[in-house]
Amino acid sequence: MTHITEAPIRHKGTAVNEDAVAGIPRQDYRLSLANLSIAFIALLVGGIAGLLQGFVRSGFLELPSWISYYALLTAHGVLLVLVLSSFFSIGYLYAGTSRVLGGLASKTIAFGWTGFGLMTVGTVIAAFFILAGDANVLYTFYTPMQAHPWFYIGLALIVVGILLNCIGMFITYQSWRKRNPGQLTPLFAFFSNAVFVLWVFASLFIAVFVVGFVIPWAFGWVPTIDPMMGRTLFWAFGHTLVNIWMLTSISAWYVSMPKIIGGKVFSDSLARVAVVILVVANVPGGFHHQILDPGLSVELKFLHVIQTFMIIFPSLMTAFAMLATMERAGRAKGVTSLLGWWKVLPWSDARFFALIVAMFAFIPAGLGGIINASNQINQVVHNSIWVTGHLHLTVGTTVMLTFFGISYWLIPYLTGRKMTRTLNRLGIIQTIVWASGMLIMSGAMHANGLLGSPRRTADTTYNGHSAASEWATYEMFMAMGGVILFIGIVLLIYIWAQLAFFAPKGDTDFPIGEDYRPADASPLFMDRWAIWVALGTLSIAIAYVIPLLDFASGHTPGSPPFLMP
Ligand code: HEM
Ligand SMILES: [Cu+2]
Repeated sequence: MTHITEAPIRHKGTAVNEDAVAGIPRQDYRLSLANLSIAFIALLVGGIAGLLQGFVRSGFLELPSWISYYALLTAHGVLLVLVLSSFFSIGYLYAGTSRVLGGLASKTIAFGWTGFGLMTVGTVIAAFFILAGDANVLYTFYTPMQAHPWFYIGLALIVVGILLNCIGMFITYQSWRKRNPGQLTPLFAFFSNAVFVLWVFASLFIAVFVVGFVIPWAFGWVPTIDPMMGRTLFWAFGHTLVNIWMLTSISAWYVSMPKIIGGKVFSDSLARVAVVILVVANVPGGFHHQILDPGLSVELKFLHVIQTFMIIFPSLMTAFAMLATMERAGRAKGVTSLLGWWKVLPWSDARFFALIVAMFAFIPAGLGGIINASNQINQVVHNSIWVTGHLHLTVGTTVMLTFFGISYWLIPYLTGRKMTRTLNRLGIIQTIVWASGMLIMSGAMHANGLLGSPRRTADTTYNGHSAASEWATYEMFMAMGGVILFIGIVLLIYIWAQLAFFAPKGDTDFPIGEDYRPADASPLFMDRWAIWVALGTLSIAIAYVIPLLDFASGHTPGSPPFLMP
């Protein structure tokens, strides 16, 4: 209780969940901290793999024979994009929801711990088989490349664990609604619920793929597998995962950033509409990863490109809302000049600084996304290291820097400590280091990709072929950026350890912004998730029914397994 300096404010969200022991109990904190700690370990190990990859590609390092480049790259992808992001989102969203709803239901805690246990065991199993060299299939595990069956069982356990966390979140959300009839749920809880709804959509696709197709095939119970079915199910999951990170990140932009800069939430209804569009329109975006796949007709691809571009609207709405929030906060401080509000933003607050740099990174990241998803230009960049440059800007910079910024209040909030001035300064330096490292590495990846350098290759010299000669400089810059990034990881782990164990005791609140005008609040039907889930299912059906029935009709030849060295 001592960490709560004020009662939750928004929408009279003060009602305490009666299922919770008293206010916001310690057990909520412990669950969140457990999730965050796995995320931190994943960042460290995944980061080491990334550093080595840069060295290998640029020719600075030759790996010992007991570990393959693809084992490293699989560890990098799985640990960073599956493990780190999932554990972090759960730790953060559970903590914030507990904060605004006055505690988590005790059943939620039970589901949360069971989910955490399964996810952790799954991660350990998957990591073991990756490092043993029995799962060189990369984080996309495209079939017919085949890994050890237990690698897939590890992944399946992670997915089941996530689903249990979803149930946990829905229990708290619904129990709050039942206790507060006629009231809108607080905006943070709305975001949180949306993320877990997306998790359900994503998990169902990947569960069908892993449990229904891959595991029986990996054990040899069925001889062949249809690669197109696999790619389609995987990307319905993989792309949704991307929006799970984005939605998690923008929850901090919409809800916490206003409070940090001394302003208010620009518009509750704008925020909720953006959330709902992401939930409803997101899943079919998976097809933009398959623009060059055979087996999908041009007409279908045209439909999918349109569905992908739906995601641009909430992105632009978010850009507008963020700038409007900042301008209003400045005007409230008495700034009258056209752009003077920009100067009075709290640039020296690491929580804000990390978030705003993340937002800036989203501008080139989003533009790159539009390029990738465009049918014609995709042909130029497809499977080149440009794509890797893009994902280091999106998840590697926008999402990661937001997560880092969040952790500057989340960890001390959970551990009952305070961010000191020194740690705050280190946080600013960390942000600059991370952004510069990514700028160099991702910039070089983009340029190199345009020159044709492929992604997912250890050897970038192509046996001395002249076409490859232009790539070397960029590969070197990539490795340099990687070193800077690794320094960023070390700095971050230091700050996290300080905030968790050594910073002075004190009150840190979870920043939750208030509405400008309560009249801006959304109508109550926004909380009726049945509507949004139904619309989401409809948009999924429009995109997926035809191709999946087509693949299931059995006219595509199956493939026997390929074991990857
Ligand atoms: C020390 C920091 C990092 C370094 C040095 C690094 C380096 C690299 C390199 C060199 C590759 C390309 C390998 C290839 O295609 O041959 C790569 C791929 C990738 N990185 Fe990173 N990275 C770092 C951090 C991150 C972070 C924080 C994330 C996301 C949270 C991330 C996500 C990915 C993903 C998803 C891939 C694609 C994997 C694949 O193609 O299977 N990386 N990274
Ligand atoms: Cu995507």
